[in-house]
Amino acid sequence: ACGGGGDDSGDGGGDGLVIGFAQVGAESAWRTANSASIQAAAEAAGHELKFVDAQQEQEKQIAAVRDFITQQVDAIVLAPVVETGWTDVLQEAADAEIPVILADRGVEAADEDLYVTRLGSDFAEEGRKAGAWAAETFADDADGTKILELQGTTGSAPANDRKSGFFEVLDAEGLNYEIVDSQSGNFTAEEGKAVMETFITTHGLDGIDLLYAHNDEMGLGAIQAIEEAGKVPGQDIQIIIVDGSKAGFQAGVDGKVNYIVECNPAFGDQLMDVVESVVNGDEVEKFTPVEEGVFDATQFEAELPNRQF
Ligand code: GYE
Repeated sequence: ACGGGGDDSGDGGGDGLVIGFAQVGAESAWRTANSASIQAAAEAAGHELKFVDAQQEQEKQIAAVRDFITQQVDAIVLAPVVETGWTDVLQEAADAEIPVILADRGVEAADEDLYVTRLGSDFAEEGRKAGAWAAETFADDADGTKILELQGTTGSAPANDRKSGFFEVLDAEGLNYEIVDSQSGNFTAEEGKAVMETFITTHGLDGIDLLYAHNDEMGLGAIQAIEEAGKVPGQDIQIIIVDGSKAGFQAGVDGKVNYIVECNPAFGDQLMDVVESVVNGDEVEKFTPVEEGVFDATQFEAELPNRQF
């Protein structure tokens, strides 16, 4: 990448990079915290961050990446809203010799040569953690565990992998279960609530054992729908959420959520290190996972004050 950017930044500093960042949107507390972490880290490192909020629309992200190419930024950070459909624009970045670093979400395997590295969560592992708790909790449920699932954005890496990881473990553990319904709530509270209302209208809640929500917001929206239907979330139906925001933990403390799989958005500093390494031409791993834990009802209260988002 010899002819790349940086050569016109001879105005003093020298190290300050120009980084284009095509963020997914602002759909969740997780996302807001992630944007804040990356913006703060860029500033602290002395880099200029061109930030685009794509409002969960792939076309807006593609347009943003093309813009970054035109502007000849030093590096492009992309948090791809969905996994497919990136080949052309990633090829354009490669042709322009601008490295692309994926933050948070991944793209389909076929495009793996078209980005340098991904820093983010192991979503399948998150799903497996949720599945391990469900398999253990419902191991003695003789008549079969009836499950509702609120999936994240259709076609997104976390929705695909949180689903596959979860059911992989239920199958491996031999749990007798039934997926009563599974729909996307697009990672938002509003859509999570609306889909849960539809689930309740269609299936009722009697006999439903578990709701698996792919993020906090959808789980919190569903809790409202469950309460409006006169049922007790956390008791009449057990609930697993993923992320672990303050609001999610508060719902846990209130007894409305039974299990929380953590997803950590605060990787801004780590991301800046990766971007700098890539621009320097250093070897980097193809994937760097962010460290995350799990929490059950015995831990919610003690953990709540530690939550950062
Ligand atoms: O779990 C969800 C957000 O991609 C890991 O996106 C991220 C997910 C996160 O909308 O809250």
